[in-house]
Amino acid sequence: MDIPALTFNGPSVDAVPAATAEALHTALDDAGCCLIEGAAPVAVMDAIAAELAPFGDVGSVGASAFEGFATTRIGAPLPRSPTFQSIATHPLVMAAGDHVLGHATSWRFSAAEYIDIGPGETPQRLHRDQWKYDMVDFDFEVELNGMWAITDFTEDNGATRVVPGSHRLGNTETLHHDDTVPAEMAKGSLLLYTGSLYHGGGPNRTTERRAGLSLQHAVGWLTQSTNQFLECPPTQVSTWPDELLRFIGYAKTGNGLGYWRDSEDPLSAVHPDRTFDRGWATVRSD
Ligand SMILES: O=C(O)CCC(=O)C(=O)O
Ligand SMILES: [Fe+2]
Repeated sequence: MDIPALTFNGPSVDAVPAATAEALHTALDDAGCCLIEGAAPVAVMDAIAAELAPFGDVGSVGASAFEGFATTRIGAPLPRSPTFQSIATHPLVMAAGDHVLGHATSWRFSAAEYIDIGPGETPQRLHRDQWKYDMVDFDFEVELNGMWAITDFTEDNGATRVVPGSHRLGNTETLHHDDTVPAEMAKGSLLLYTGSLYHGGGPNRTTERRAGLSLQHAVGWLTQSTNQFLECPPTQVSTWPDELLRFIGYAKTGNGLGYWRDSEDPLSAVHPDRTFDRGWATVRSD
């Protein structure tokens, strides 16, 4: 199997130049993953880490072998970290999602989790993130996921292991650690991969911790991994931009999904003083 190049330089501006978008799309098509160096400033990563640090005590530690006995996971980073809110709709994420999931009427944020792999952690079992959907072996992409490098990711400290090209394999493939490569990247880089890509957290053989902010997005007709309306309830998000609220699920989707009560737009629950169009059969007519 030819392994396409994983790494190219990402933009530091707000828009994705056409050449970069093309390279991103090619990498996602050919490898099922791509790694963008310097997608966000180091200071942004540090700010997210600082904003989430107070939740370290409530995060789950060693909840299962799959989640990692030496790994701390902090959920709900969106409401807990204003800095993460500012990059949740990063242009590279949007460009990748539009490309991978653009076949659906809409796609949206599904969950994010701060994953802090501690010294001594063992390799996570290789998996496809889309297995959460009852192991259905979709023949099209349903998820676009990712990982922000909050710290440097090295082979030794637990960089995510990926199997480039494995998005084309089926559910029955047996892959081993030897088939993987480490997504080594500097703080501020972004790894993007499809939900069909085999990957897993790496072993940490150092005395330092490896922190990443994992991202999940899915087509709008699938259940989100975490319940956004409990994590981001209407009364607590009234100052958030519409774009972000639509992205996390305050939007109609598919052919008649996501409305509430009397054919109402879910954003009206956040902004009862504003007027929104009614109707649920309005998203796609073809
Ligand atoms: O922490 C990592 O590098 C990957 C974690 C992961 O793939 C998962 O928990 O689904
Ligand atoms: Fe995963």
